[in-house]
Amino acid sequence: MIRKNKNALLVVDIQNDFCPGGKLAVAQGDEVIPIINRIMPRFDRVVGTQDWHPKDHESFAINHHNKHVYDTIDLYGIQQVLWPVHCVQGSKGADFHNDLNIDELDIIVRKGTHPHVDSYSTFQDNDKKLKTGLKGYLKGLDIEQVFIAGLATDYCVFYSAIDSIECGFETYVVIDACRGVGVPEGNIEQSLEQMRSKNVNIIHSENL
Ligand code: VGL
Ligand code: ZN
Repeated sequence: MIRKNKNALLVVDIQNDFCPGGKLAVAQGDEVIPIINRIMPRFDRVVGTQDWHPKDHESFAINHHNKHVYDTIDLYGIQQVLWPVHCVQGSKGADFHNDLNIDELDIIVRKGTHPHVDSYSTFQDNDKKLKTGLKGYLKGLDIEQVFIAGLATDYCVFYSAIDSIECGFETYVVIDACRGVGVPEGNIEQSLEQMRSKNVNIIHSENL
């Protein structure tokens, strides 16, 4: 399945704040780490990503009046779920989880740095304007296959997978190496369905 010299793995947001004990903890988020550590050496390129927000980021509920965590608002024309403060630039919560073998990462892409717009995808901001440069990096290496693992299934993994397809990559989500937020209810199942309908391959690490 993995095509020699043509593949990359995206390791999405394995950060303290998305793991148990963190500010936006994904249930069992840390369970994916041993799986990711095991599969990373099999790929030609491994890209690590970090959600990397300034304190005044407008995806934080606390930065809006009379709004609560998980409310949805219109943010400059884009639907935005409001989150607890998480992954603030330079904070412990934004660090990679200690158990992740970061020596395997070839590059690190940071996203969500602009206060007015969120960035779930590793490729671009939610308004699709500002790109991260990841597409050019992968195309420059003649990568054809993009495999994705990490947190969270229904947000950063989902949007990265959809954009990966859009960029023309054969795209695989290693589903046992992902965990989801599940907000709103049923979101994980719905994201899986949508990914499948866009030709994202949902696979298990043992079948790699
Ligand atoms: C994420 C919600 C807010 C993610 C990031 O990494 O999936 N989710 N920021
Ligand atoms: Zn975020």
